[in-house]
Amino acid sequence: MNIIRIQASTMSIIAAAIAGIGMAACGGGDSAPQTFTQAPVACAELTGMTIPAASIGLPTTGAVVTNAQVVPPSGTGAVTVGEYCKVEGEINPVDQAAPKIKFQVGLPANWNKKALMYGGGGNNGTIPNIAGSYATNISTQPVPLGRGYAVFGSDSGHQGKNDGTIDPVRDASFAVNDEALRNFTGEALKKTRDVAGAIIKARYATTPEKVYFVGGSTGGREALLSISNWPQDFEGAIAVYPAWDSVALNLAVGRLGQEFAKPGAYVSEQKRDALYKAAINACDGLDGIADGVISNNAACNATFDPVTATIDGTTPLRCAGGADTGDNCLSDVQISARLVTRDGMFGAGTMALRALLLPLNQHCSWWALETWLLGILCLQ
Ligand SMILES: [Ca+2]
Repeated sequence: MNIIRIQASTMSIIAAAIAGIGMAACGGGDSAPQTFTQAPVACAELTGMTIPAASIGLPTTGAVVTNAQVVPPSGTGAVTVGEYCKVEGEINPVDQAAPKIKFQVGLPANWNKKALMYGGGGNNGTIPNIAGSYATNISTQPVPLGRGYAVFGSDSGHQGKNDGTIDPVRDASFAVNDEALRNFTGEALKKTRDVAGAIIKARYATTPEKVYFVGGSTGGREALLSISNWPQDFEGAIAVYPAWDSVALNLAVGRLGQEFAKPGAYVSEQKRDALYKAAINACDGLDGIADGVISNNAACNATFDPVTATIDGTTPLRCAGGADTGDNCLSDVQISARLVTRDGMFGAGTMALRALLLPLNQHCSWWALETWLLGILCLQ
């Protein structure tokens, strides 16, 4: 069992390697496929298939395929996907008040005898696009389903609110239910793996030669959880920028929220742009080239002072007298909140957010990074 931890800067190299040599490169290959005497089940006949609780490694009340249908070939180039059987289903909870785990499995007609489980993102709550790319799947490389992998994933055990009030992957209201919380924090991975395995076995009358996991952020954490807790179920995993210490991460974001919620502390888009320009003005050249990218983050963080910084060399970033006097400057309250962003979260040793945002931090200072947190990409 090998774990590949990938940083964004090396991802293209590793992804290219994966594309060239196949995912067997990260696998231990310690499980032989099993072939069964029963005939493969046609796609449509999978509808209504039940998977008993006894076949699932963690407590459930069984699973059912709610729909299975053939999807014709689609796409061109890297997103070309041949004919496949799209399976949708639900894993039923023990606690009837808990939400079901909703999952999908894509079973290609031209199967390569391998399977790939997709992780999710944020607080999950949505099923990954099994016909799409995985985290940092470079755009010129074929998507896994198109390469013949049987691809599957789940919503992690709840459906995020999709009523326009919140991004479904940010909704955490499910966590008041213990079983839903356990599913999100890992149990749904094993349940989904076992149910998908049963469906794959039914469709092809054989088990996969290799099963892998891939995911980024929350999916990266899920990748590590999967191969750590259930190593017999996976030959390998790609864990991309894993949000491993999610408790610390959430505390850090909560701390950020406290600061930005203070009266007058939240800033407009124009103010964010002023901060961005001031950071670029002060730090762009510290890496030796004025190219609109801050690459010497350490020097920037050590020297950039929003109190004395200027937007263009002459116009102060700080509003006159520290009061909020307009959209082209920051008040003392706003500057104070941003100093907490820099010093309070990260200086206090909260490394989770730093790890999660590492791909951005390679191109942004914390100052520009904050503008990303607030909705403006640091690379403009
Ligand atoms: Ca630069």
